[in-house]
Amino acid sequence: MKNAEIAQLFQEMAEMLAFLGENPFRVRAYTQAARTLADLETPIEAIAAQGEEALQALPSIGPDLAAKIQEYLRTGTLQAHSKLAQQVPAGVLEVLRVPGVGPKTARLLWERLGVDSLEKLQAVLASKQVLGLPGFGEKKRQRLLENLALAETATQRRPLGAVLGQARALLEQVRAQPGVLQAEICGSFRRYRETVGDLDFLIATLTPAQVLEALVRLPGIVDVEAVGENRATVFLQGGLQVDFKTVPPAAWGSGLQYLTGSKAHSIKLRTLAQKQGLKLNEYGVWRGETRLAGEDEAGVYRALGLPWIPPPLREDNGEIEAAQAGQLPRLVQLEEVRGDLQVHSRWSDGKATLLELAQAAQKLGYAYLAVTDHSQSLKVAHGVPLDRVQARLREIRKVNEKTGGRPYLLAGAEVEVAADGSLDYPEPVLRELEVVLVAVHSHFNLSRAQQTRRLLRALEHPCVHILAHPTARMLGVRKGLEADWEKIFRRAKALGKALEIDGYYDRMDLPDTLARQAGGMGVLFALSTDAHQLDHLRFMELAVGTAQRAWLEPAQILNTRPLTALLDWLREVRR
Ligand code: DGT
Ligand code: CA
Ligand code: CA
Ligand code: ZN
Repeated sequence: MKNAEIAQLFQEMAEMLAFLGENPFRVRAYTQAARTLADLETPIEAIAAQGEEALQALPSIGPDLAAKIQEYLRTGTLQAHSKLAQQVPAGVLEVLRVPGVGPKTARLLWERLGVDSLEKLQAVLASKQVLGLPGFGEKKRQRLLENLALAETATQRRPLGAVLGQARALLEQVRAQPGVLQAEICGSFRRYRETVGDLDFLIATLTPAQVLEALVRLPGIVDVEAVGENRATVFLQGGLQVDFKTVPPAAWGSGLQYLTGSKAHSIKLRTLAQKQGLKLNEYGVWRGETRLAGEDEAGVYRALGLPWIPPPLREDNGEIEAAQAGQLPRLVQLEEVRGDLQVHSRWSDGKATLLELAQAAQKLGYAYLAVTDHSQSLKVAHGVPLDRVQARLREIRKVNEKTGGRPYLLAGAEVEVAADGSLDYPEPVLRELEVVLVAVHSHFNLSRAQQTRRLLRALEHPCVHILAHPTARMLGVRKGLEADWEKIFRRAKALGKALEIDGYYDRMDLPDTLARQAGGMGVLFALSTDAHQLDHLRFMELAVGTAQRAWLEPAQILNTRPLTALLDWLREVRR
């Protein structure tokens, strides 16, 4: 599927247009179209096959962009992109992607200092040459140096949710190849790490040479680095690395165990095997020349005297000890989630109507959905102003009447927390909402003490239920807030309020490690997707993956409860 390829071309066009000083509306049109394509789960080819109208029905795709998509699908190139690329020096796009470098700055850096690569940017920042440029002070220099380091790690590791579609589409192609008996994506992907360095495909086959020859020719693979007898390394459009590894079917389970890792987990398992006079490798569990296990993964763990350990736990963070003691957690599962507790509709910056959201949630089998549009002062996200609050509540009630409350839309809001911890709606408005989330979208750089006070004050407000995306980090863009998390977790527990695990792919917030700490302290969690369009509802999988990495059980998750229990809890918190 060509979604990622076209998304990347549009994104590059937006960046080049911005660099050339073009009309911001044109730039935005390409950015939004890129977003639409990147978020789309259906192959764009399938939509294009239904005709021009189907393409134009996609958010942010008009006649012009629809024609460009058709052009690319037909010819494999995009003329408008090539033309722009002739006007913009190569390497400038990388510079532009450093957070804090806007088009104007990039242009200035290029014209005055010849900056056309990240290396040159690093050099002129380090040598302080930039200080002579208009608008460049020491503070900005420092900030860009920090951001440059962040951007570099971001190009190496990608958010899991950003590669999910591309990875699964490739998996389908791999499984369809003749000679492939089984295939699975292992590594950090299977462990639901928030970012992945590359994708590791395990393939069971009796004919590895032929299968690998065919796999490296699959469409979507743009570069082949190495092909060996039982492994190959390739690169996908956009630069993502994929490792293919083959094993015979008798070693499928041990191959899964090996390639899923983590390395630290596997090393500890091998030591455990040695202590029992056994040997563990990717081909099985062995006593001398005899293979005791290898065909299935549970059998490998069983041969070592252990229950099967779910991949998200495999980080050598105590899971092997817990398994030995028979004390593995009973991890929460995606099917146990009965509703999404943060989604945005057209009443703020979401793309879908309340009714569309309700219908999509019904398809997912949800019993409820908290619609949590932004509050008034978040202007960039079209926060709902006070004079629209009542009209919105009326529409929520109307949709519930129409659907018979299946799923039940909970009237909620994601309310801004000001720098001093005060909230963005007056108390009578908050009282009318059934569920109130509070969240930080500004003043990220307060001191640790101020930030802690701010979050505590927000959490303590009598109308508040859930602290949403608590650290406010954005993967590859912004580190989380500095705060005394232990203190905040303790207060949340004492107040009986919930912390969110926001599964939107560039947030993933709370992060797994903090969530595990909070879970260990008995804090309750709300899982959400922070969806801004229907397609985002699928990110619940990532919220659940993070919850699993945090060792969380269903009873620790608010939205595994049935609707009546949830409503009871929402009222109880306010008593
Ligand atoms: P990533 O790609 O950085 O997000 O993280 P992983 O965990 O996917 O790591 P990767 O791709 O380098 O290797 C995939 C798996 O292969 C890893 O999880 C465990 C296994 N593996 C790699 N190197 C070693 C090693 O030296 N010893 C053992 N036992 N396993 C290894
Ligand atoms: Ca990997
Ligand atoms: Ca790898
Ligand atoms: Zn938010």
